[in-house]
Amino acid sequence: MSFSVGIVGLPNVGKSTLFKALTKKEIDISNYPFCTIDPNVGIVKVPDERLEKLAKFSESAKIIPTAIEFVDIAGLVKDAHKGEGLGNKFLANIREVEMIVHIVRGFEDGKITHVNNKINPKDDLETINTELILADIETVNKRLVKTEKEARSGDKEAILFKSVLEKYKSALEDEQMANTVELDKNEKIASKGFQLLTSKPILYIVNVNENQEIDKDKILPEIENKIFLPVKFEMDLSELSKEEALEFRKETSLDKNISGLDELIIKCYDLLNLMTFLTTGKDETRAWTVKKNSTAPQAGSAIHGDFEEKFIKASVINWQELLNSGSWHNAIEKGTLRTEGKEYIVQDGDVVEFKI
Ligand SMILES: Nc1nc2c(ncn2[C@@H]2O[C@H](COP(=O)(O)OP(=O)(O)O)[C@@H](O)[C@H]2O)c(=O)[nH]1
Ligand SMILES: [Mg+2]
Repeated sequence: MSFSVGIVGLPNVGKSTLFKALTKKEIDISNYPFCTIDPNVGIVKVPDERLEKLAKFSESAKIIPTAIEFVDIAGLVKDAHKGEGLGNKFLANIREVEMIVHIVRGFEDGKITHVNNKINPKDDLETINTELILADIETVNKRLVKTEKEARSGDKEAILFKSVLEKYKSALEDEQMANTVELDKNEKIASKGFQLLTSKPILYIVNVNENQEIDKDKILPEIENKIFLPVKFEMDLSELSKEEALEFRKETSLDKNISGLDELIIKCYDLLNLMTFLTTGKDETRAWTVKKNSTAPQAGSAIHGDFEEKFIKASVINWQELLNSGSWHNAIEKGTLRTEGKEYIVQDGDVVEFKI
């Protein structure tokens, strides 16, 4: 399973710098067969400190973290939806990703031009979001023409599609993102195929300088999903060891004790509605990605395509309980290692062994 995050924003806001910082720590992509080899696509491991602890417990020969893809989508500009600045190509790139990381410029630097010649995160954000909304209006209108015809002939599915499209249309024309539209379960399923840009989860990054005085409450207060990240600084730190980087980080005005990049990756993982279960043994300790609320058979399919169909049962224990037990044998004795069936909803941090 592959999950991709597209980095978007105006030119010169720090997209490529962020991309470079994220992809600095090379990972062995042979473990991730879904990967596309493309200079704008980077595979980034999801930080997870449970892996090392479990690997020590199992004396595993190797650790395989789980990963998500980041795509550096070149600068969008005003009127991209009309094809301005290769706009259509970039919009198509955004259509292919599962979520958007939207960078706005919060740093002053006289040497680096801002497209609008002023630092204004709110303006940056609105310029890009307007392009995405306009592109979505076009998509919805095209789709409506076709769907209205089919709905008139009484086609049930078309009638549902039409009502969803109309909901989107009215929100978008009100300058609201498609992801603000409330849909019931059937409508949600129907909406999957529309591929609207603004229906994807969005995380905003305010790119600031590490020593800049910023009033966090005043910058984009209406936006919940945002982080302040000194992108260039993080890129420089990514060359250092964890401990060294922490020392530098402490001296900044941002008072962060975890890597801003790690914070970003974990936040994306969460917004993508993903969670991790683990497998561990002598060969390897490994993290696997599944959608939250996956059943045990669905989770199994992350490991192998036919695990879902052939699923019989699973042995499950929370990773911390396994470590606390000291050994598999003790975990069985204490009853913390359970047998679960088809209906079991896998929890983040479960160590799972599938019986097929
Ligand atoms: N001072 C400062 N410069 C930055 C920061 N982030 C990026 N830059 C610089 O801004 C310029 C444009 O960055 P780049 O990542 O190529 O922007 P993109 O067009 O959005 O991909 C480069 O010279 C970067 O070194 C930052 O946080 N602070
Ligand atoms: Mg760039």
